[in-house]
Amino acid sequence: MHSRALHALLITVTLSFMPAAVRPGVDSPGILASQVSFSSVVPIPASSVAAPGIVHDITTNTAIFADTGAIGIADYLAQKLRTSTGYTLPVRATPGVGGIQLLLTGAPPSVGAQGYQLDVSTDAIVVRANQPAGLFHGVQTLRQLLPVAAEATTVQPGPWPVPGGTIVDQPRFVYRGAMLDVARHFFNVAQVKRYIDQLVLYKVNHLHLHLSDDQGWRIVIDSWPRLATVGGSTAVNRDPGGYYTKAEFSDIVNYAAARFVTIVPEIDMPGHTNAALASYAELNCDGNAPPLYTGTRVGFSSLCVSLPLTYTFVDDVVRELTALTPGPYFHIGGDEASSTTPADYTTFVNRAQGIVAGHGKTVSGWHDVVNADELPSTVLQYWNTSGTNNAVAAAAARGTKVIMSPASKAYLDMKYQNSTRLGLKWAGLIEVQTAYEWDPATFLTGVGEASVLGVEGPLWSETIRTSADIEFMAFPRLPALMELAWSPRSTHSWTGFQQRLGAQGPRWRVMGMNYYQSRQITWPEGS
Ligand code: NGO
Repeated sequence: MHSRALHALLITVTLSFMPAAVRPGVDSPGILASQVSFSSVVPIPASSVAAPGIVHDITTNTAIFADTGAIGIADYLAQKLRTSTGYTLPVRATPGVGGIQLLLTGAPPSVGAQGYQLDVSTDAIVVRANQPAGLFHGVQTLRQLLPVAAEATTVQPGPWPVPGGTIVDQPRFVYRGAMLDVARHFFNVAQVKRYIDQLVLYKVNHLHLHLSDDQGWRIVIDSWPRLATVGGSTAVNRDPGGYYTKAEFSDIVNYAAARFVTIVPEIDMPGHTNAALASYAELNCDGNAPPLYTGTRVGFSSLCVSLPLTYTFVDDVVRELTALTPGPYFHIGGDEASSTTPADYTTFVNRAQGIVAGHGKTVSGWHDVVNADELPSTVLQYWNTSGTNNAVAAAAARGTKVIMSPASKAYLDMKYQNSTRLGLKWAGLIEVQTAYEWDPATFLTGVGEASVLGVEGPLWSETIRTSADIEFMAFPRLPALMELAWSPRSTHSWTGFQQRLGAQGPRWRVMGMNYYQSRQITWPEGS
């Protein structure tokens, strides 16, 4: 047998892994290989047919041909692969012959706006999509079909085989999200970008930033400057505070947009507002500013619902923040307003929704906002642990869309086990299987497939302080959630997922990521 064909059959090249951190370029050759095949892609594609014996090698002669509208994606892919392969991988306008082709023609209509078709033959690697977002998702699949060494930050020896076959793939749900709480602990621009880079590998397309809470206000609002300078000065446990300037926030928005991720800004109201109330005495009903807060209690603060200035404040904040965020959503929080009377809560949420709509955005909110009069367009984010919520079910029956983040399944801040150093456990322990074994379309009675906009994994940061902490809690549970959000239910299989997920471990190591080495998963030796 020809040695390349043998390679294709044995594309499972398992070399040894060092137990310590991988040092690409130092430890290699010998450590940067993995089991890569169509069956190691996460989320599992909607359909795939492998072509045994076929392989396409990326070589020093490979060029990337891209249609107009796909050049940016080609540059993104080229940059990644140049770093590890050392090849020039020129990006050229189509038409071209061979190489990697990123085309905005010829994809089946059935893959919609976010799906793609990937064909790998001896001659070429061709990704086709109807929209650039689909091409980008196809490129993420292609990354997972390359040896893990392709993710290295230094030049590796190769070879760079991609297994042959065809994938036709599109998402089950249009909204696939992650939430990062930058209020309890602040994460700077570089840390957020790092997380975005990790998220897109699993086809996340929304990053919800929880920008304000009792313990910190994280975005400059020019008309209320003390929000950032005073309210942003603290964090949980008296750890360092921080905030984004408008330029920094725009930098995050643009970085995300270039990766087909929409930023969803959240200003949590009317509760969870101590940082704002501490910054401006005049926002308080009694005219006195409370002290800044660095504990972790919830439910003690409220904006002053009867005060006209409250709505000037909300309007200013929403106006300035929507000017920075091109995406359709503005998240108004609305959770745990236990210091606000039910009547005041309704008054406030109704007015806040009007303000957000007046600035041209769709309201999203924690599902508690169903207790006010939610607008038909308002999206509810369900976060409780119960499988029954009559008010949310009634809203769904009226056509309201729901993002599923049930805390007992999707909260990335819950501990994996009792002994997990980080995290909380009020919603239970969430091992990988627990994060995987539920169905977003049946979890909540009365909220079926058609009512579910998507799935989001919230990472609250009471106990999370570093990128290593973020990664430990999100990986591998976030990929589990994204398989629920992307892959058709018919593909759901815990045993299959255990294998697929295991194959990601070596990739994370090469990417320099931290992750939780769950015993429920078969990790390749040493990963
Ligand atoms: C709750 C609470 C947050 C906490 C989180 C911790 C929601 C929507 N409100 O979720 O303030 O940080 O739990 O798990």
